[in-house]
This record gives sequence, C-alpha cells and structure tokens, in this order.
Amino acid sequence: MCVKIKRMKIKNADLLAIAVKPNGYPVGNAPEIAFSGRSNVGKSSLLNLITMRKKLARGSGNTGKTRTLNFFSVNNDTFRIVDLPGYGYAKLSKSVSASWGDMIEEYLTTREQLKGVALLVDIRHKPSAQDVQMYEFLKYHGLNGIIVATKADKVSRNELFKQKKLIRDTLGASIDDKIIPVSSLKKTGLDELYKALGETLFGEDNKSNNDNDIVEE
Ligand SMILES: Nc1nc2c(ncn2[C@@H]2O[C@H](COP(=O)(O)OP(=O)(O)O)[C@@H](O)[C@H]2O)c(=O)[nH]1
Ligand SMILES: [Mg+2]
Repeated sequence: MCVKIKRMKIKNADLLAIAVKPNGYPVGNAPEIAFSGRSNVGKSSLLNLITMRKKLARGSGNTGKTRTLNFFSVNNDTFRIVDLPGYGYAKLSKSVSASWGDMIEEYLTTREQLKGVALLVDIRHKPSAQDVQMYEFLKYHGLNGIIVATKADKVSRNELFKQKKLIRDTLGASIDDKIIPVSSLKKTGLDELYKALGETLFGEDNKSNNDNDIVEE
C-alpha cells in the first residue's frame, strides 16, 4: 500500500533582502518563517539543504560575523525564510551584541507576517541559557516555535530519545511541542520538518494559496 504524505516542495529560493532595520525589510505580505540558533548549530547547512542551494546561506567560515537579517524568497515569493544571525558568539563586544539583540527583537516583535520561528539546537548538547531565553521569548510573544534538533547523525537511537527529553525539559517545552531531529549530513528528518514548516506557514491543513506549492508524494 502506498501511503501518501503531503509535503512542501521548494522549487526555487533567492536572496530577497538583507536588512538590519524595518525600513530594509522586503515589501509584500508573503508569510515568513525565521530560523534561529547559536553559531555553529548547523543553521547554514540546514538552510542550504532545504532550499537545495549550495551557497544560499553562508557556511561556518562566517560564523558569528553575519549580523544581518537575511530574507530568502521561496517559490516565487510564496513564502520566505528569514535567516537570523547566530547567537552565542563569544567574540562579540557588548555593544555589538546589544544591537544584535535589538535587531532580532525588533523583527520578531513587529513583523506581522511572521508565522513562526524554527529554533535550532544541537541534539548532543543541553540547550544553552540563550537557547532557553530565545524559546521563552517566543512563547512570551505568542510566536509558534518549531524546535529542530540538529546533527541527529551524531547520536544513537537511544541517545536521541534521551536528548530529546533533555532538550524538552531544559527549554520548558510542553509535551505537545514537537522536537524534530534532523541531519543535514544524512538528509534525515526533512519530511517532518517540511510538514511542520508547511503547517506553521499555511495553517494546520498545510494549505497554501497556490496548490502547486504542496505536492503529494
Ligand atoms: N555531523 C553533522 N555535522 C553537521 C551537520 N550540520 C552541520 N554540521 C557541521 O557543523 C558545523 C557548523 O555548521 P554550519 O551549518 O556552518 O552552522 P551555523 O553556524 O549554524 O550556520 C560545520 O562544521 C558543519 O559541517 C549535520 O547534520 N551533521
Ligand atoms: Mg551560518
């Protein structure tokens, strides 16, 4: 028997805008989903993979240096992925990290078309104080949070369950909040991630305005 699952299909993705302030945010009301996480968590690798582009998001060579909001237009601007700068970069000066925080906070609290935030945490580690802070911030502002546990290839199946529980407990996430293990290296967990992205962007039924953006496989 063939089980049909609905998943989002990404056909094209292009850099739309690089911004630090609202006047630099792109115009138009396409729904947006932001990706956040500490430096080195695997955000660029994941964004490159899900958009099927090699150089969409910058790799680890630029770790911590990109302190801009990068807006990517997906499927001819049906929706957007917003790459938030990684946090936890030790070498930032206090004033730089303060303006970095303001920039992210301003985007997260004022952007009307923002549908949710994918919070990336490394599956091997207990979430950091900043991860917890970010998660609490999202909850406080009523934003949908998708918890993505990266580098899932680095743990055994047993450890995976243990680490998911550690992540859930540390972030204070409820049992209903999904934690999606993914591996950019092994390309696993992507169907579940796409499903969650689709639900967050287009609602529970995963319906977009354009049926072509949702395919049955
Ligand atoms: N084993 C493994 N390593 C990964 C995975 N994703 C990223 N990495 C590695 O983690 C490091 C940081 O990745 P990068 O995508 O640049 O992280 P970013 O700083 O969050 O953008 C790099 O050395 C990647 O090769 C993964 O799924 N599995
Ligand atoms: Mg990066």
